[in-house]
Amino acid sequence: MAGNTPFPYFKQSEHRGGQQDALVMHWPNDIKSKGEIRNQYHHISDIAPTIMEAAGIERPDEYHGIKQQPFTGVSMNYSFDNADAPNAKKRQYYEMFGNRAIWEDGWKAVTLHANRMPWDVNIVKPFEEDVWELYHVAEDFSESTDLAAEYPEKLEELEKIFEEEAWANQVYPLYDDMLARLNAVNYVIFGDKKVFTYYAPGAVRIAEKASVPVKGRSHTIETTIDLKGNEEGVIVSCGGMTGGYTMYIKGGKLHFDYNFLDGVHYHLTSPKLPSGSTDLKFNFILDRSKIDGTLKPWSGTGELFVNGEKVDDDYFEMMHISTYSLAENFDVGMDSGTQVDKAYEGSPFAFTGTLDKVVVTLTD
Ligand SMILES: [Ca+2]
Repeated sequence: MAGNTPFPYFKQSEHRGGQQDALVMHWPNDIKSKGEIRNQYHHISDIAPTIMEAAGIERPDEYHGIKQQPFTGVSMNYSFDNADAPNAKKRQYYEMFGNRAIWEDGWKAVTLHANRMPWDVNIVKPFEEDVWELYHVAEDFSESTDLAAEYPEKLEELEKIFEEEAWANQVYPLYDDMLARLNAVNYVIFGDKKVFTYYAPGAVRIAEKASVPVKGRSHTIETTIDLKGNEEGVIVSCGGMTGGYTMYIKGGKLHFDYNFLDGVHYHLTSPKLPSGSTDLKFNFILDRSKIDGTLKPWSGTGELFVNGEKVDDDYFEMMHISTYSLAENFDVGMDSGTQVDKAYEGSPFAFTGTLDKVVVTLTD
């Protein structure tokens, strides 16, 4: 993979392609050096100790009666005006999704768990089968030459150090089921809560992760609107151009659009809506096994109802597992940020009629 050349691999990996970042230090009143480069080995955990030392603040052991965790990093201030200062950091462990590494004193042992590529989200394999590599990064900055076969004792020593650091820093137990892990995050906030009522105006710009967790769940989205006949706009939406759902009125019809990675859209449309008090509902029925017997973990049937009568349905085969977007929101009465459905002209496509509330119910 050439993405992080000259370093191997990618984000998530603990090879240098997943770790290396540039850091600019700017403190003109105190750092005398200008435009210089430092090569001491440091880690993001070293930033807080650096700022604390720069500010002349000692980390309290206790704050408002609560015992504080110790810093795991060391400050970088010693290097500000001494390019050749010996490295103050002695060792650093790494772990992400089962990928592991340990750096100590210019040497690094690293393993890519199950030789898994970042798009392989459903591979679960024993950690004991992982193969560790060894690099002398003080001389081989791009991890080009694996020395594991040449220095087996060094590799063994580093693996032992990884064990020490891993136990000391709550790495264990290792857990590589990414699907389960990503999905579990959706339910952490709300526990067994089933009914979510959002009132308008006001329920806007609610972070996706803090909104009703509908992914992989049967659910309904309901509202009752006193229709005058000329309303349009978004009733409720979550996500944006990279994925999400939106329920809206346009051209006198009710629409529901589910956007999967902007590559697939499932779209439900009602006939011309009546006027007066009208019940509008989207119903999603999770069905994990519909396509050719192949497990589709989050797929199911979407149905659209007007005044209790089903007006459209479709099978939503491709659906998001954990996240529609990194930056979008859940909104009632608009679609803030980017739009879920390009069928309306731009965002927020705010609703022009009167909305009272939208009720989302988890029905599984
Ligand atoms: Ca949006």
